[in-house]
Amino acid sequence: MEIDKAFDQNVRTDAAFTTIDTHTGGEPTRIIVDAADQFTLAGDTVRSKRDSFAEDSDWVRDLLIREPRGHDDMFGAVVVEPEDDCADIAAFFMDSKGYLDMCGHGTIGVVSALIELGELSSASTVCVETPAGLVKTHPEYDDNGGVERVVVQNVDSFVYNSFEVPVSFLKTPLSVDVVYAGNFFVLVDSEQLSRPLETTYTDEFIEWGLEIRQAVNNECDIVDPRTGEHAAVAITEIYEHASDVDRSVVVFGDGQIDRSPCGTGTCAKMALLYEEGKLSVDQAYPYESIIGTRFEGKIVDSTDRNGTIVVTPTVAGSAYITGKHTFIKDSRDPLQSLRISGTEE
Ligand code: PYC
Repeated sequence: MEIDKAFDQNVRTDAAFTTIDTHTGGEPTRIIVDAADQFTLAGDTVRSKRDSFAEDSDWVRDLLIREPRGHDDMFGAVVVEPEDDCADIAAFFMDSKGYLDMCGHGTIGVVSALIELGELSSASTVCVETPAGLVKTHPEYDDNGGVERVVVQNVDSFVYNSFEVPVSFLKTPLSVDVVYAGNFFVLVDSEQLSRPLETTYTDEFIEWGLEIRQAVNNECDIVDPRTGEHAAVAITEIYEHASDVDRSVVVFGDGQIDRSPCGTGTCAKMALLYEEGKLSVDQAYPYESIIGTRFEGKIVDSTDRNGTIVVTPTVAGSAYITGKHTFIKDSRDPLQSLRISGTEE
């Protein structure tokens, strides 16, 4: 096409990245699909490759996630060659602030997009190596072979700690639960905040969510019981119980809100409910986002590991491709990436 030729001949391109963009329950995932050609990532796990990318190529995250190419609530995934023999693909995840170890909506987006593009065969199981560990997914297909839904079996999840933390916007300390579900979450019952989970209050939820995350990280030195390594809460999940379907608003990154019910957040919520005796193994758990989109969760197994109740959660949702992009960097452009809202910590 003439425009492609003119673009290739005339547009100054100091770097170029191909992405496939998807949304899962309204939450975007910008998937870098040509990472293998673009980056030399050191390490023999996707976790170390992610760390190598963060060390040497973090400007790419800024370029693709932030304005003017992205926006304050953009989310990204980078597909790389797997190192784990059991994995079909490997992916790591990035947001406006940095990197998450695991992402449910992003995994659903990556698996759906790669199958629809023929980059992965239409199998009944696709194993994804993530920085949090190996995640088994089960794509479900429609009559035309398109991906209708993906069930993600997340890494084992558990309640880490429950305590009270003072926050500036309440007279009394806030009761919180710290839960691991591929990322460390702080879970908060919205009853304490006297706000319904509606988009009208988004700005308050962002402000409070970031403050709660900071307060919990100041208060609680998380030592991951599986690795002995220090960790930090990455995501605040404020939830609301309802007689028909529970809802949540999830705040993460540099103050972004998940439009989806958050895949790992759904797993964190189920781990908490299981510990509280409010959810059983194999019981369906629908969960709704602040914009009303739904995932379907389930705990498929549970075990007691040295006194900690550990559950194996699944979460299912649908993703759709929204576009294919070639993003370029022109070094003469003084505005490579910017952010005008949010709270940098
Ligand atoms: O779906 O797990 C998820 C997720 C994490 C952050 C945004 N979405």
